[in-house]
Amino acid sequence: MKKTLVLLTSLTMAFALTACGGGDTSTSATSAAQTEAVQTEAAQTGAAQAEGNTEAAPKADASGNDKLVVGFAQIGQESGWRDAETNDVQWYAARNTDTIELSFADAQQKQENQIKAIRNFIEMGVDVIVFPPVVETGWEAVLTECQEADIPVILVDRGIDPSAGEDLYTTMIASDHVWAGEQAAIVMDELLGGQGKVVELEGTVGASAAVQRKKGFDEYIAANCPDIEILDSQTGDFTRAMGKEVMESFLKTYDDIDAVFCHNDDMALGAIEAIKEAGKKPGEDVKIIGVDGVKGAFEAILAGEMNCTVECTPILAEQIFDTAAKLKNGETVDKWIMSADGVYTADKVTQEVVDGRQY
Ligand code: GZL
Repeated sequence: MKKTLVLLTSLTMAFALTACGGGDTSTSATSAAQTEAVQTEAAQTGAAQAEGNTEAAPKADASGNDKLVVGFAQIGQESGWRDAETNDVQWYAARNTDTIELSFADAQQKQENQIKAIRNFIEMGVDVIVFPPVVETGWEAVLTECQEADIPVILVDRGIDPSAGEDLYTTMIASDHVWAGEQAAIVMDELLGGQGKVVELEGTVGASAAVQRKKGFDEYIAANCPDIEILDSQTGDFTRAMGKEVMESFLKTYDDIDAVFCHNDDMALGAIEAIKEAGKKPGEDVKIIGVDGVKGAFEAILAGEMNCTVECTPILAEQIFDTAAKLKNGETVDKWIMSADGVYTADKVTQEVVDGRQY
């Protein structure tokens, strides 16, 4: 289908649009200046959108509008990492309103809301659709609709089930989550001197980041660490609150936990709270490894309450918009644009490193 119109979209940095219509709205943390810029932009391109409802957004003749129009269907606000990705995307768009128009939807961690947002973006006739699939499965129908609408799709930070077919999306910009799990296992082996009992706090059930981090960690331990036992593994849904809750239950069930591997730093920070409340010393009595590289984890490592974080950068906006511009211009890009990430153990974390972190 030839796209004949592009909806005038406003940068919605001060408002996270709910593409599901009538759903909760949420605002992302932005500065007053940023909000002012956004509100000006919103006023110029359609007050209806500034109300936070893409379905009411006015459609306009796109003739002469050569801006890059991107629809971003964000998962939600489940972790500090997610907020950092959202802020990076919105701030980048706010600095480039002369060439970029961003329509942003917050799906409140519900797949059906992401699908509704993507369908809205198709209806709006955006140039490129960008989204992190909250889970790996259930995308075939809506991604086929994107193909039929001739709208390229960029997956960010998470992927879809490979058996669904890689042709369903154009490219993925993401870290290697299997590698992250393997790195966590290597550090765990070193921290425990090759022996001990470990529990695992998993991310969102069915999310590629959780599935792959678990695969990397568990398979490395099984193949290389005969004296390290994984006592239990349960989901904490990538949130601090659930991470604390599940760690509390682990501590009540097992009295010999030597370490915990957390699929993200927010759950690690929740686990630290639970370990302290159980009268134990996090980072000493119970070793703690997380993934993401958020500032809170670096501060915990500096304080001796956490032992390692494996970075997974959320600072992807420049790559996202550069790649989207290439796709709009008909260029081809790699199927997987992989982020470069680091492994931060206590010996690498100084106050200067903490102060220099971008997120
Ligand atoms: C990783 C991303 C994960 C983070 C979590 O790419 O999908 O989702 O590790 C976030 O903090 O919730």
